[in-house]
Amino acid sequence: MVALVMPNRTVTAQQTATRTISGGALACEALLAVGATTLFGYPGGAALPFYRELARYPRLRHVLVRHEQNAAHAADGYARATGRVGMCVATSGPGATNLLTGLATAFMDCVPVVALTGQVARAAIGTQAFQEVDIVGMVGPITKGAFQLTSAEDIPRVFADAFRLAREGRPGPVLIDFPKDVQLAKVEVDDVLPELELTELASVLSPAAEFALDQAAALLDTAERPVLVVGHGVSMSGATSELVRFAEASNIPVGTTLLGLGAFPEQHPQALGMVGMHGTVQANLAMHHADLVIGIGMRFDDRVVGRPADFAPGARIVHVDVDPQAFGRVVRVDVPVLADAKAALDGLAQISRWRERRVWWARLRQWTGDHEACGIVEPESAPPDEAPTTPEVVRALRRVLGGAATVVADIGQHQMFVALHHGFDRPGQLLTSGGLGTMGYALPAAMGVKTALPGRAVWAVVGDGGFQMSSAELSTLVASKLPVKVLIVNNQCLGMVRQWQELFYDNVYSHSLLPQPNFEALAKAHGCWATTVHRRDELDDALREAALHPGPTVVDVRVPIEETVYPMVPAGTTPGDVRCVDRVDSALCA
Ligand SMILES: Cc1ncc(C[n+]2csc(CCOP(=O)(O)OP(=O)(O)O)c2C)c(N)n1
Repeated sequence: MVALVMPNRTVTAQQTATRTISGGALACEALLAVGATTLFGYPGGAALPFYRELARYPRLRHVLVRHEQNAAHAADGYARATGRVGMCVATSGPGATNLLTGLATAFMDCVPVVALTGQVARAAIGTQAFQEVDIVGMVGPITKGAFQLTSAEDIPRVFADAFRLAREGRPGPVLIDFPKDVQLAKVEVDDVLPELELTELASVLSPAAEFALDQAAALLDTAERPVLVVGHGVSMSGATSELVRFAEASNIPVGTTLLGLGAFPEQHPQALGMVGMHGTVQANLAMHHADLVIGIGMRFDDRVVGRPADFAPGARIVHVDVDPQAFGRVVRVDVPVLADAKAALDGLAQISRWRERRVWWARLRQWTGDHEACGIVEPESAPPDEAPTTPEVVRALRRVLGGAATVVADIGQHQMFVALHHGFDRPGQLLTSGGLGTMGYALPAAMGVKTALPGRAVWAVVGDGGFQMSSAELSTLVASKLPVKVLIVNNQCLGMVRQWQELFYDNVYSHSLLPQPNFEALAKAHGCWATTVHRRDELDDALREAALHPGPTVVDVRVPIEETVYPMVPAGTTPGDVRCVDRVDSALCA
């Protein structure tokens, strides 16, 4: 007999009586027991016994997507928006393999997702049965763990373990493979009390972490050119106020990674903006010329570091992370601190001293001025009847929405323009696929955010390439009444690919010009409100109208084909090699 732990239920004598239910039903009850309320999924043969039972559990909302990859992205968006575990479901074989890109995306960005996959019956496993794949074997490198249920009795424990594993330490995806005969098996259950509490992330410093933080604070005390670089881990641990406190207590400048945008308010006078390949001049040069780099809740990934051997050549490096495997993976680390970002920042705020560092701040201010000189065409001086540039589109979005929306950016030039020109002042305001860089992420992830936070304005900003990878989900938005707003930054090409071909591949635009359908007509065919913007003087009104419309909307904005994202740290160089627009003297950025 299985003891099932149900949340928020008073047990009566009647309820404690045993019941015989199927493995599929027990899975639904196990989901409720771990606090799941929403699943994104797509059914198929090997998942049908579970889907039969799901229909009996109205407290579990199922959003029927149009492709399993998008179920994983939607679960990822749901999780990033709430901090809770996102849940996706697929059938065996192709359904399960379609989840892989979404799970890898979540894995790279530390997003807690649990995937449930149907599997052929246990007796058929290993026989190359119809729609059989070894999904547990396949997901090994892109999940924190994968379980195959071999007995219905194990269901409550396996679901609880999977949800706990997804959240604890470095969060990430977990998969549960559910053979069809285990879904059908009958099992006796006995409901018992009460709520199952998932362990909270450890926010207490270990003695070793305290010792390491003392070392970090001592290095900071004597540093003349320190810089703090914060990433997704700071947002995930909700450490913004501790971060601001530490930054102000020590007078250290703060850069953020792409996924860290919003963790430190961009308007703060100590904010340097984004580090990395398309980061700001001042943030990249600060890292390169620093004598101390403190990275917190970030991975020092190659897009931030450039050529690892020459990263921050004169700096000591302090790295704070919850994942010990992150230390030394890319760059040398002088002081590793194994700790949650919130606890570490709180500790640092208490033990750090304010230092003026006048010369360092003067250099940082000069670099900031150089960055601002890498400006864009301002709308005032630009002809109103011409296509707006992408930075103008991003600024218009910010202006019209007042920063209240959650922006989910896809991958490509528009993503980097969003990161550089929107301005983010709170965690969770920008979601994007940072580590895997998955085109087609934004629209389904926005769907997940909107499901979790129905009262929030949610805008997916996508290129015309990424939109074509995900546009089938417009149908889900309409059918599931999810008024997500989609902004297509339409340069009629794979812009980021075109940019690299222009800069590094002899201007040979091999397969980067993208024929496309009429997006407005396509969106309307799905049942969305849609419009097309050809001129900059149409932009604000179109965005405003879309924002006010009660249903899902698509705004297709035509931008010039030949835009290039600057600043840029060319691949294989260092942050010290950051370059602005061509017309700017390269000495400016040296
Ligand atoms: C699934 C996937 N395939 C290919 C790529 C490589 N890639 C990165 S950016 C890019 C172009 C994106 O074009 P678009 O969506 O139109 O956005 P833009 O760069 O024009 O803003 C491509 C093909 C990727 N990141 N993801």
